[in-house]
Amino acid sequence: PTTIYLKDYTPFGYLVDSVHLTFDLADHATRVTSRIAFRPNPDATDRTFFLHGEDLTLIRAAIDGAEITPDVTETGLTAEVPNAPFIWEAIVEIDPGNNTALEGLYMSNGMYCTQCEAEGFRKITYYPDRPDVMSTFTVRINGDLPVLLSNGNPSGKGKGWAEWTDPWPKPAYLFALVAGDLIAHPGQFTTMSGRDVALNLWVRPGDEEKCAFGMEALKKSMKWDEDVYGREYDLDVFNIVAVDDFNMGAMENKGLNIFNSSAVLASPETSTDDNFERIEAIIAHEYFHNWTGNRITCRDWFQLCLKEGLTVFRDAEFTSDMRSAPVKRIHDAIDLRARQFPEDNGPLSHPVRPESFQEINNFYTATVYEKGAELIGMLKRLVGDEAYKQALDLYFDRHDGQACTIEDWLKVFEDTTGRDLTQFKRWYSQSGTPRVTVSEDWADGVYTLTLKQRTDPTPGQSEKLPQVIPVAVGLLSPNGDEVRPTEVLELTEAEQSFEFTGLAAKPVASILRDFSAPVILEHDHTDAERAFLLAHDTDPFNRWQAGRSLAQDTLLRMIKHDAAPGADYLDGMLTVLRDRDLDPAYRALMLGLPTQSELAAALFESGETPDPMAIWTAVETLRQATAQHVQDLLPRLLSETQIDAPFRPDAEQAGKRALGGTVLYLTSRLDGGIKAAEEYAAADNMTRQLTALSCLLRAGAGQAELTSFYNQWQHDRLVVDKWFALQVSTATPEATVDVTRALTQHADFNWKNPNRFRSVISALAMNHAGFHRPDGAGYELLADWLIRLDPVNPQTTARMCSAFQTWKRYDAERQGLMQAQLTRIAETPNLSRDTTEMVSRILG
Ligand code: B3K
Ligand code: ZN
Repeated sequence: PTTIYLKDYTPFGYLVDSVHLTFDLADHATRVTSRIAFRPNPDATDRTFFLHGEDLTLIRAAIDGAEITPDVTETGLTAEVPNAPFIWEAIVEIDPGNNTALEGLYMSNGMYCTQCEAEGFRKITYYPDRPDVMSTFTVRINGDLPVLLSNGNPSGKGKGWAEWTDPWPKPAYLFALVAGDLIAHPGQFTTMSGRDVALNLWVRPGDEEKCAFGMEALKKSMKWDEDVYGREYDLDVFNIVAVDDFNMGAMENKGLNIFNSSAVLASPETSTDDNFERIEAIIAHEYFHNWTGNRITCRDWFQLCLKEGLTVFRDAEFTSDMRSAPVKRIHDAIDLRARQFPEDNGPLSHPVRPESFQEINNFYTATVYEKGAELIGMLKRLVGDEAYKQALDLYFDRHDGQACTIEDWLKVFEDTTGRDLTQFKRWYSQSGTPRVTVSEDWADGVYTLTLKQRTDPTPGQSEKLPQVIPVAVGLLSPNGDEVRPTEVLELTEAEQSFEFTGLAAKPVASILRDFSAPVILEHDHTDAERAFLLAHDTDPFNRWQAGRSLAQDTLLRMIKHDAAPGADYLDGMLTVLRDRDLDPAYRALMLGLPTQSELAAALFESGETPDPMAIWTAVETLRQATAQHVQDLLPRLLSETQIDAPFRPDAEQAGKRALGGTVLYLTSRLDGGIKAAEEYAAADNMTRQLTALSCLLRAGAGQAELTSFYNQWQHDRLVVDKWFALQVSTATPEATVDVTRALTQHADFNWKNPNRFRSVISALAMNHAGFHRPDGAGYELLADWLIRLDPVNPQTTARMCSAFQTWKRYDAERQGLMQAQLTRIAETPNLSRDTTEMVSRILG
């Protein structure tokens, strides 16, 4: 396979002035006729006329009306073209009915739809399929289906055809087409300058009742982007389509967003609070791409974080505004540590802006997205809110309609603030998670905080240079008052000291407030100091973090030294649960524990070999001890978290249900599931129903409920996904593999559907102790399914290989077993480029 390098970038030799496409739809023989106006690019030196094209049957090609015979290969074609503007015409035939990879034009339940990002357009027709080639598109669709959609505004329509015109130049990856028997859930939005936009959410018949929430989320997003970023929508229509077979969450195609149905369809009966929050965020994310991604796009795929990091940052700001800012920040830190840190500290580590790749789809990662968003957050913290706003205004002003780079992005900040961002730029090029170590000194009324940073070597990068790390710090006095409000220290050297004077007593420092940088903080606090911060920290993030660190230290001591759960943790949790002034959502978060995989990472980093079974046992023991310690509070909390009002998927009710769920879980550890069974019977929404069922299963009960749940919901594919996933995630370490294997035999295990595949197979990989069963049966089962899925859907297969990325953390036995499975996958004949790249990087 060929490796592509950032340093090799050159512009395409031609500009595209317009694209006209005609689709004659047929399941196995769709004809795509293209008419494209090219002209030589004055900024390019290489005039090779190469058009990408894969899995296409070329029927006819012509230049300025004269038929030609191009030189066709597996990846595209070349042709002799005039050194002047010319019209390219081609007719190709494609087979959407057999496209199981879900890239290009494919079919899902009789509906045609497309996925072009990153390089899927080349499976639709011959084209310079690269993001820096932008053009207007006109699309005519001929097909005997009631709804025919493409990008832009509708420009004509008749029986069996429709035409769409997109006036905004765009790269091909934002092209979309949908055709099918769909029902519209309509809406309307008037933009800040008074233009009316017709909104539609298109769904399959039967899903009409699940549209209202998504539509409201869209309107809120449109309003928020006007209010906060001054960004207005720019077409007469905005369409969203829900599709069942989709490789990821959703796609921001211009004016025609396509969504995995799990990322848009919602109702109280079928969706959990987490689903609602995720759906609201994804709708916002895709909508926000209209400016950060579409109007301003990426020059090349190495710049992916330019649109993704920024858009994730924007959707996080939106969620903070719509819901609770501290809760969102905590969720994001949990998520970053669970998904990005393992990536950044293992064989798949890569910079936020990678410098090479074989298959770009393998770089839609937590590093590019979530760490990329953290970089925006740090930049904002460093320059301040006002300068951030000015820089963004300049960005939109200067680069509208362009395909840009990280250099362009940083330049707007340099130009508005006068700051030199050379060192900051290392965040984009250096991979690995920086570690910040804290030491303190107190003498003669001066408190000195010394911060050291280091980043361990990562693949391809043995030497690391110091980065600019904004460290938000506040100081508390021994009686718990805040004696120094939050200030941002800029750590730029490998080691740096900061002095605080005028203090009456040695303070307790609250460091990395609001998770001000995506780093690992190493601060040797005692349990008592953590308990103090848990009780007094005025920064909600760090107050939560104190509890989290206390829990982690407690668990590590239990695992390493067979210690009993400490009183600081148990009493701390009792105090938290009792504190009615604390937001219920926040109390629920405080009761959360680090994941078993995070504990494994912590053990590995401290030089120990993690034993998944010992980790599992420690977590169970701590849960049981907590339940016993707080048991007197539980009945009252159960009734306090009951909600009498009608269901609302907002932060307030969701927080109450989250706390109620934690309390029910602790209760069912003591009563064997009696309360949970009552809750299950009384449940009138999916959050309650699924929480109760989960508590029952974790308590070793609930088999009858499991069956009745299936019978109740077997008609609803998104709920059936939950039913599958829940069984695997709640299985005991011994049973996980058998439960998973049995579920793959179930009649509803339609493994070619990515949502269903993930509901079972990803759930296996995420059940830490079950997956890491000592005999390797978990590894083998995962590998069996990856090998089976690869020829059908390489993208989803490759993504799921990352379940093996932590293999070097474990004992020699397990390492050998995982390595054997990775090798087996690697040696599979005709393995896709996607999976080949992933497995070889993981093997190292
Ligand atoms: N831009 C798409 C992701 C495309 C993934 C291609 N493998 C969704 C998003 O980030 O909004
Ligand atoms: Zn995105």
